[in-house]
Amino acid sequence: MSRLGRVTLQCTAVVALATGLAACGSKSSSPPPASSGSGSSTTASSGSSAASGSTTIDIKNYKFMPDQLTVKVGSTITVHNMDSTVHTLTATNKAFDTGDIPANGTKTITVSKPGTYPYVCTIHQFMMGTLTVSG
Ligand SMILES: [Cu+2]
Repeated sequence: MSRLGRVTLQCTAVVALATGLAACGSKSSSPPPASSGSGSSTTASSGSSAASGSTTIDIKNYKFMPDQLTVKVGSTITVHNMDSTVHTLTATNKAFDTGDIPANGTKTITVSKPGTYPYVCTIHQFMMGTLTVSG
């Protein structure tokens, strides 16, 4: 009876690198550079490229963002209400309607026919936008 008691002990040395030592209050509060806004986004000639697939329209501060959007027919648009009040995104010709979107909620709509669709929030009708569906 021979016993081969071969015990291999592999000690994995855990090297504790104390990296995060920067906990002393050195808040690098570099002032933000004064944004010299040279008007950048000027969509001149060829219209904005139609987004296909899925797109998102955010609602924030009683505004649709973007409020002008071109999508391809059949696209799904997710409408994300970032406000703390209920909104809708409703085509004025009722081609699409999210219904009530609760605060911080999302709804999706699908556009199935080409055209230009002005839309509003039926609760706050000063909220307007236009969705263009390209064929
Ligand atoms: Cu609204």
